[in-house]
Amino acid sequence: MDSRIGRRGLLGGGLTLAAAPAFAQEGASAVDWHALAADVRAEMRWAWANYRAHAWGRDQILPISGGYESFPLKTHHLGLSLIEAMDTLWVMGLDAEFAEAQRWVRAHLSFDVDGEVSVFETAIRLLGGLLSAHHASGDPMLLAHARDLGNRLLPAFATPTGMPHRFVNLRTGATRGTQTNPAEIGTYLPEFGTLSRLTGDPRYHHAAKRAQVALFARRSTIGLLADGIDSDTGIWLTRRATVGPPSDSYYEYLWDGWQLFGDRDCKAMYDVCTAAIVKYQAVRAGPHTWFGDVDFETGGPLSAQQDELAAFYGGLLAQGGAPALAAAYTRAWAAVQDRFGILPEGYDYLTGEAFAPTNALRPELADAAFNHWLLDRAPEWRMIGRTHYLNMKRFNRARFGYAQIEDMRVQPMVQSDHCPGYWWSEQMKYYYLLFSDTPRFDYARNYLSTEGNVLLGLRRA
Ligand code: DMJ
Repeated sequence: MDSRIGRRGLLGGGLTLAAAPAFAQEGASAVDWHALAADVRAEMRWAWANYRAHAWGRDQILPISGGYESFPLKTHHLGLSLIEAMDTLWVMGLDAEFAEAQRWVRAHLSFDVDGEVSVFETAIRLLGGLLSAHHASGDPMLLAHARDLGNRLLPAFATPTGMPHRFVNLRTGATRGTQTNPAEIGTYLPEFGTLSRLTGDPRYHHAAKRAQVALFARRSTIGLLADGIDSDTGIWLTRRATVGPPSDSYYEYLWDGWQLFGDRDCKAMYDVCTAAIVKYQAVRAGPHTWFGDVDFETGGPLSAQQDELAAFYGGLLAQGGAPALAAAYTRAWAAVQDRFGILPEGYDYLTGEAFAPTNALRPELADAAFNHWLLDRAPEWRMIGRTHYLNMKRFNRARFGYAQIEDMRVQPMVQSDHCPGYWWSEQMKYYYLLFSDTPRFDYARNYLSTEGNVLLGLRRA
């Protein structure tokens, strides 16, 4: 049963939303959370030892065969997983491992490569990773690399609209890729703004903010954004409004511009976008609340197919001040997790089918649970994170690390020989922060990027 829900009903509390499961509250008090955190730390240490032994300085380890693969460059390695892991190692107190990563960066990292990278992936993973490692250690060498990389990414923003091209050659600055999307246009401000703050050079902050504003200015009359646009002409290429990819982190970084820099424009843009999303996209299917894809100009429904990446959205909505709706959405995803064990890449909330039965070792539900927990400390979020962790350990653990799943419908699940860089930066950190109460993190005042990089809130002893 798919019924549209008006915004007043959702935000006004007049609706019966799926309640927090009572067993989660009861079960939570029986869990030794610090022992669980120690287990997460031990898994991180084990995975790091494997990466060190089999793929040191390479971008991504192949966790089944013990080989490696490059990303975001096609053939050249930039130590992606190592850089993504650094602040996670640091919050876990794996200081020797952090120090060896630091030594590798000092001795080997160079972005002077004649190769093309995704501006978005490089910014959130490598620039963000260097900045969070700098936040952890204060090492100026890490900031120097971040600045060098920021300079190499900037040419992508020199477009007629200010919305960046998708790809840039790290050495030549040549850019390409005008057919783009909200996430690849507007997921830069926390990293670029932090770089500006640390270097005193305002160009990075300005470029990132200008891109966000340029896209927002092109919203439809009902306040929605489609998910495809030409960055040179500003002409929309698609009609679908979605909170999943490739739009997801655009909304996240509007809120984050406000959270991290107190930018009122970002807050205003977030509020306008969110009001439209809640009004036109929130739907009820059985006991659960979802955000369906709709036409960006009419608000008419297009699809009940949800991408797993959209599971982050409950955490964002909670931060943005709609906790009941946010909790209902995260519970909808948690129910899918309870049913399948781990989340499929694609789930249809009307048919209940896992229409994309792979699992790319995704962090989004753990991300949402962590953000909810930071806000209200309700035990159910820790329980969702615990299930996420224990099931990942059960299904995704392979000989040399954690692996993606080729088909999660069959038992035993079929693994595939990939471990994405974000695994090192995201869920392992979310689990640890959720379970550990570590003094290395300021639980009251902090900021984690879309890639889980901590840009505010690390506490150096
Ligand atoms: C991460 O790289 C980031 O969270 C990004 O915003 C989208 N999702 C992937 C991990 O699934």
